[in-house]
Amino acid sequence: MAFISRGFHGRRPSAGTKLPPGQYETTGFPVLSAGPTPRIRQDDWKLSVTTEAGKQHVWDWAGLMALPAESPTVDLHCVTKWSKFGTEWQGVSLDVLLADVETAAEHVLVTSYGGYTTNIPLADLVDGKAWIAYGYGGSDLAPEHGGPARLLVPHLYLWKSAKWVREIELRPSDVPGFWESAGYHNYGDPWREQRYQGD
Ligand SMILES: Nc1nc2c(c(=O)[nH]1)N[C@H]1C(S)=C(S)[C@@H](COP(=O)(O)O)O[C@H]1N2
Ligand SMILES: [Mo]
Repeated sequence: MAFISRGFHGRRPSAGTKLPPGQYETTGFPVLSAGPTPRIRQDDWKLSVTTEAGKQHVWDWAGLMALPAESPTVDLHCVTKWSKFGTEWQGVSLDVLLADVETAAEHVLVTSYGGYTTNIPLADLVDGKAWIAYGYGGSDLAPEHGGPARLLVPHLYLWKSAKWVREIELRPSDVPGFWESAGYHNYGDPWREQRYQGD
């Protein structure tokens, strides 16, 4: 249980609780997927960043591995009300991926292998807030949890952390993703309990 006593990390609006409103803590790691788990071999994996000007930046697995890695320890909050504290990941910061990408766009649509989509403001993917995660607890990220690589945006509800990430599209306008089109909140801040449209 060492990872629970590691203490506070990150910023929270109120000191003393790590649990956003309406959430409960779990020590398991539930799997939540809207469809079957796509099996993508590392050799076949590619990640594209496309800009509003139509420029495409592509990384294959070797290209991703060549980028500097980080090991964020973060709390996860799922809109189905479980939170998991102190999860340990390995991955590449979006700041690194986007460093040479020229854009004036403010909106992002993320698309996964398998077709899942989610929309996120670009501001929520930069400044140390998001990663392309390929390791979990020192091992390769399991396919059920999004391996070979997933987006990790822990300050928003976990549906924003697209598993099996394939494309990051920088857009001049916002467009709702899979759950956002189905009535879930467009932004999804767990601390403001933004579960559904209108929250
Ligand atoms: N591609 C894809 N990513 C996804 C999902 C999905 O169905 N497909 N589900 C989302 C939801 S609702 C949650 S809660 C988390 C669950 O991540 P986990 O299965 O690793 O716990 O993945 C998110 N990312
Ligand atoms: Mo979820």
